[in-house]
Amino acid sequence: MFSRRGFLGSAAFAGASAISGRAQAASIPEAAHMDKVTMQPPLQPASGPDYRPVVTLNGWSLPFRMNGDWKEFHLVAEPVVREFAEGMKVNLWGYNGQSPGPTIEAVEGDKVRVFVTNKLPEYTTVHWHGMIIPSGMDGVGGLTQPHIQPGKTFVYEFEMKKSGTFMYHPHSDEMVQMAMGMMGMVVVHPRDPGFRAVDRDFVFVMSTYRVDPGTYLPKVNEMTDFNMWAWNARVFPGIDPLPVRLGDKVRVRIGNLSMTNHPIHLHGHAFAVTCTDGGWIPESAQYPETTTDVPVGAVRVFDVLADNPGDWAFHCHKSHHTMNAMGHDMRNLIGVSRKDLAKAVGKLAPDAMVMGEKGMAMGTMEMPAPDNTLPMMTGDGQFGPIEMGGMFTVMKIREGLARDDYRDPGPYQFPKGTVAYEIDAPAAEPAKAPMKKMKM
Ligand SMILES: [Cu+2]
Repeated sequence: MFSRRGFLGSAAFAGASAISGRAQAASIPEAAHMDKVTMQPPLQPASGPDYRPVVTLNGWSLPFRMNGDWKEFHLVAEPVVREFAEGMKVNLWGYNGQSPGPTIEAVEGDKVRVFVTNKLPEYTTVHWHGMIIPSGMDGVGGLTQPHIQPGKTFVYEFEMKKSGTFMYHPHSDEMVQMAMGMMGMVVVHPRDPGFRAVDRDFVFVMSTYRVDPGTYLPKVNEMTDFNMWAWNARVFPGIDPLPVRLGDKVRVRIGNLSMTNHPIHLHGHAFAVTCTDGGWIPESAQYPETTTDVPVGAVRVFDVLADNPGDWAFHCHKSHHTMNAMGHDMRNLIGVSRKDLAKAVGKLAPDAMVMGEKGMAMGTMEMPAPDNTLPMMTGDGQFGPIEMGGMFTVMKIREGLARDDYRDPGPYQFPKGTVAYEIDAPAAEPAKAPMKKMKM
């Protein structure tokens, strides 16, 4: 049994096998660093109990070292440059070279020691959201520990008491540090590898930013009017697809550390929410869904049987959250006569372009944008423009993918005769229903 004595007791009281946590923590492990923004291969367990590792969309899992029976991780809080998608880089704060930080994976019952080094210009802490740990390890600056000053390293030590999906983020100048991208996910695998086992396991955290067109820094005081809707600080078309083998049991773990809820929708399948940051949902309480709302400060995990091959859109169902930066004070011009409007506008601004009278589908038209600004709607599919942005990607279900092959399998080869098609035939006369005059 894990006890406080294991941390603080003298050798005489702690017994021969338990080493004082503080003495052991004297040597700080090397901090791994990531310079890539694409999904890294699963980090297979090299020692200890077996588990099926997760993959992090556009991210990675933090390597650890064993020190006695402790799993040791090293997080470095620091300024980073994160590419949201090709053509846009943003100055954020994060961990170990990226924002969000790496996923921390462990096994139920593990003793975990996390070193946190602060290379930010201000103090920070790390709070372990949803995890059942001693109060003094909870990372609330001022309340449960002193803030970690710049240049200092603190140690968090706890036992992974339950399996599930959790999050980490600062509880120290929280509004600024979270708006700057400081967050990550924690996955604790069940000790029994057969418990709710799946074939593929994806994880990501949702965050939002206000980065005005042509700028490189989020406005941290923004409360509601965000314009970058991100999964793991990436926006479409920068978000990795989810490659899945036909017939796989798939788990998707979604954290939300943004300022609003996100109804997350998968096409072509029904899934069940099986876990939250509070724990596993009993099978008797699960029910089929195609969209699940992920509230602010919460985790939702769904399991789905990938039995329907194809390219399946996977996205937030708030239509404004599948757009990239745009002005929100745009008028609705649907139905307005372009000729009259152009004449009127032309008098005031001869070079102005009037758009939007038939909707805002852009097709191949690309508007000039300031530097470091993504188009509002973008992306190309095999049949034309996809016109999405923000929280949108594709679950690609294919026959015969290898077990741990997470490479993009490319566009789906639709079997002949299975794609919606245009018909060139005369339209039928509209049916005329006989109408009786009604007395009013
Ligand atoms: Cu959303």
